[in-house]
Amino acid sequence: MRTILHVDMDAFFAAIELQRHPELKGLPVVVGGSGDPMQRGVVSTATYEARKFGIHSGMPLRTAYHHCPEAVFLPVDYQHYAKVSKKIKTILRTFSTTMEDIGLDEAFLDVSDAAEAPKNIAQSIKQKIKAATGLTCSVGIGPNKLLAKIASDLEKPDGLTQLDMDDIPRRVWPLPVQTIWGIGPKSAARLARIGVTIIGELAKLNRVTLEELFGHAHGGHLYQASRGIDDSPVVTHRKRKSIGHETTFQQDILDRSFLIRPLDELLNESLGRLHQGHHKARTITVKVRFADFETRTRSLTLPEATDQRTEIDKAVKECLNRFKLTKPVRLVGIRLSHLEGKAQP
Ligand code: TTP
Ligand code: MG
Repeated sequence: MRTILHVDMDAFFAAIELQRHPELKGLPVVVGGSGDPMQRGVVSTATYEARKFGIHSGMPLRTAYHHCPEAVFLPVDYQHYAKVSKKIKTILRTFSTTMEDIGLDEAFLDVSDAAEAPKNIAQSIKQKIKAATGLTCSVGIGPNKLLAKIASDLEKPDGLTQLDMDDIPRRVWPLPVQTIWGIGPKSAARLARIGVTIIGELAKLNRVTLEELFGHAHGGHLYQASRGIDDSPVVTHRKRKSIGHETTFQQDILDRSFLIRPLDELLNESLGRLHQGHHKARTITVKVRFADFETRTRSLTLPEATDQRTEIDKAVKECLNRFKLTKPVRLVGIRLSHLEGKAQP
């Protein structure tokens, strides 16, 4: 039997900003883009007070402003959050070397071999993080990653929740199907059409029906997940699959030549990360989103992976030239993939 912990910081970016601006505690605070809700950009996160107004991650800042004009809008300071994140991950690693790092504010820890009770470990994790950073997190304990992650979300903020297999009917089945990994808006809509909106209803479907609806692999995954079964390991070293950056313009761009400079800057950022990780890339992709949100990509795969600016820059220009720019452009992006080199720690 395994014991997995999932640690997830509460309203991470916003909680950090509240430390710098304690006078904003208790107010609806939104962190996103440049911090100006009249400019383009999306909500990175919002305090729980702001979420009461229906504001959530990924929502355009302007929409958030309409939901709650009196909210305080702050810009994203990614570098600062990354520093805080590093501190937290260092603390977590002292509890188990089998740690899977997910994004800035989440991690799984395998504590199956620990002598101490998992609830005590979770308590000490919460205390140590609080002492070092002043921030709260929510910890989920489960027999696998799936249940640990569901558990950490059940009593947010500042939660500590254990889910065992016996708890599934009472605590997991009433949850919406989207709670399960791999059920995005599309799968959820497909399930809703056959009257399935909560995990308990999903668990009533037989495997054959699910495989017919979603294919063998995905259908099988949903069948197991709805029963709380998940054998996926805690992955301590993950190979980075791609490096990408994109930028949304304040004003739409019609002239191709005006896209060159922003793409150049994106290439600099992407190359910085490529070199930092001692990687080489084989595939270069340029993404364009038009003003009407139609999104297109053009890719080029080189015969051999490279980390040379001139080669990658040439590929970017070739991709750009293959676009038919008949409409104004609101966003461009670059992605370097088919990476070769050493695994990311
Ligand atoms: P989450 O853990 O999803 O959110 P959260 O920590 O803000 O809130 P919760 O208490 O519900 O865990 O994401 C962690 C951080 O990642 C979040 O503070 C901001 C950033 N983020 C984005 O920038 N864009 C997004 O769409 C999401 C979901 C998160
Ligand atoms: Mg979080």
